[in-house]
Amino acid sequence: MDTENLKAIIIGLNLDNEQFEYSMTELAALAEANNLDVVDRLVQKLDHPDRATYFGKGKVEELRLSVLDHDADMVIVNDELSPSQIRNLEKAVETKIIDRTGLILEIFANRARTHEAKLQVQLAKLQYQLPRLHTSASQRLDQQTGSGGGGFTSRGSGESKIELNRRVIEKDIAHIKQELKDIQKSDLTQRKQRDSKSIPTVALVGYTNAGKSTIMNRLVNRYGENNEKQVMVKNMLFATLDTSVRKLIFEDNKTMLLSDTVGFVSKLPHQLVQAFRSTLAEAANADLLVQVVDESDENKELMMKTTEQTLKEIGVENIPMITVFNKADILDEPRPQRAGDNLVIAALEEDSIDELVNVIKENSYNDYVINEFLIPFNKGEIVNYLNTNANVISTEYVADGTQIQAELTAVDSDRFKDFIVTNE
Ligand SMILES: Nc1nc2c(ncn2[C@@H]2O[C@H](COP(=O)(O)OP(=O)(O)OP(=O)(O)O)[C@@H](O)[C@H]2O)c(=O)[nH]1
Ligand SMILES: [Mg+2]
Repeated sequence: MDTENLKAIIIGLNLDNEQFEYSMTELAALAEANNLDVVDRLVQKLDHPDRATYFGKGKVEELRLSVLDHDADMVIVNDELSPSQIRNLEKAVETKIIDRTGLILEIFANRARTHEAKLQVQLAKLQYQLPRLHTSASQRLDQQTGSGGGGFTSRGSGESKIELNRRVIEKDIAHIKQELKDIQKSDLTQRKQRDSKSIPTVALVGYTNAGKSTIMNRLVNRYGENNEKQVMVKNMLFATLDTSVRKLIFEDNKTMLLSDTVGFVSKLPHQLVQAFRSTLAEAANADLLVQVVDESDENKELMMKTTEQTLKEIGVENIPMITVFNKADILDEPRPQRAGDNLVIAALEEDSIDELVNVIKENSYNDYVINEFLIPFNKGEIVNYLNTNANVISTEYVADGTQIQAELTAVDSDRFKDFIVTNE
């Protein structure tokens, strides 16, 4: 859908919810993320949504007038509405109505670049449509029977048409699911291979626009293996839809896999969360999570809560997590600043990245040990291996071979245990 320059009115129902104001601000940002111009903003306070039109009669009329006044192309409602509510509102206001879920699905659809992301979004959209198709069918039938009109012929044909659509969608869903499964199978193989190499995996997670991709790029810039590709950074919601994994090699030869993940937002449609489960599996399999928070955003507490809830929803639990409060430059807070394993930083500043690397490394290499080896001269390949894969602290040539003190993984230590010098 080309949404350039289309005008939208946002409207929300305040059911005495303390997060209401924030969710309206975010809705406007979501609309802008989809290139819509927000021309008006209406709110209503009620105890319960109206069953038929979600908003009360007076508010619906106000909305209709505002649409005329601003010549708006659509109305975006801050919650997920029932299909009949959308239909009734459309009739009353005489313009296109989109709910929050529909809007987020639309943004994801426009942003998806890779084949996998496209399939995931398509799956979420179909799953969103399916119950709607069903309900609208039965409701239309109810109306027909209720009014006494219609009769058997129209009822029958209506029903079979809906039934047909439903079957087409169900078939598409099954097809996409299978295709995703195939893709994920190869992902899983890759992940298994990585696991076997016992390289620690660190995942950047957090609310959209917090600075995850910026941090990823700063680290890849410094430590990326042979100029690994940068990821996209943009000041917009959901800039990243795909998980990308990059290998980092530090000065001491310690390696790490760093993954950047899709950002979260409040009321992320559950169809999307489900569809993106596999993308987010990188986070689920991480040894360490780095939660990135926009320190300069006044709603950061809420954003952290949402992030933690969403992680739970996709089954990411019991993984150690450090929290990084980013964008401290905006508030001009002292940085880098450390409290335990949590950090206040500005991703674009070198000393912030230094400190971040320290904290990440301290939390990632717990199974490293320091050993003293004596490698016979005819085993030069082991010396080479240690020089490229371990943190060599000292090297000395003695009568029986090369004496090396090195910090290395427990796996490597075990591998070369025959050459360990025991100090007895
Ligand atoms: N002032 C300031 N801006 C920052 C900092 N870190 C990131 N940004 C900006 O914040 C915006 C969002 O950054 P991204 O790295 O794309 O954010 P993200 O978390 O990857 O966002 P999604 O991919 O949407 O989840 C960009 O315009 C960055 O340039 C920072 O430390 N200070
Ligand atoms: Mg990003």
